[in-house]
Amino acid sequence: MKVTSAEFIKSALLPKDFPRDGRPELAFAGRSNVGKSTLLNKLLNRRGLAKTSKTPGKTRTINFFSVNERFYFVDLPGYGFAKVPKDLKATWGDMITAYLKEREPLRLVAHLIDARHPPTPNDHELLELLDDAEVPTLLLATKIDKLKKSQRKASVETIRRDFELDEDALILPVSSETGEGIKELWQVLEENV
Ligand SMILES: Nc1nc2c(ncn2[C@@H]2O[C@H](COP(=O)(O)OP(=O)(O)OP(=O)(O)O)[C@@H](O)[C@H]2O)c(=O)[nH]1
Ligand SMILES: [Mg+2]
Repeated sequence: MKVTSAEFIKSALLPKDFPRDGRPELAFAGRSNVGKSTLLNKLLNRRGLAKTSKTPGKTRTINFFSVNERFYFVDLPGYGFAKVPKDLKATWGDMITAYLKEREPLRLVAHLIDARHPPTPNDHELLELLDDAEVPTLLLATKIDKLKKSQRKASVETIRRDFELDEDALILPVSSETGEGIKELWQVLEENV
């Protein structure tokens, strides 16, 4: 897709503050530090539009970015960030759950998994939540540039086995560093807005 405009619209915590224009939304979910915000920037070709960090826990609100004034990218806070106090953690969980379960304009959730590690209990929780919410999901194996070519297939197969997915279920390897998989990812995203 040709990105002609990409702009940050707002941060929100509660449904009452989400955009109300009904444009379709594509959301990025996954563990803290898995590369959600970086991937969003890569797709839009706008460095620094979504704030990123080496330290987990950078994105702390639900952030809406308007793309081509036609749909939204939604950058979600990561889960499994140990340094967050327990009570705040619960709020985050509730917030993300409410968004994923109740958001009418939500068309697709990209579920990011770090290609270097097998899925964590938190990854499984999100998988179940997405199943419950009946939102179409696309699994991405991120930071694929960190793996040798020979390790990549095994990494994708580990995710497949661990999540008990069919042989033909799509798990797309991506890298925001090298651009691998970005074209393929855009193809899927485009079909959903
Ligand atoms: N090598 C490599 N590093 C990446 C890639 N994507 C992201 N990173 C790095 O991973 C770190 C975390 O990236 P973020 O995009 O901030 O992660 P996030 O998932 O948004 O994290 P939270 O906002 O904490 O939930 C940063 O240091 C990025 O530079 C990638 O494809 N390859
Ligand atoms: Mg982030």
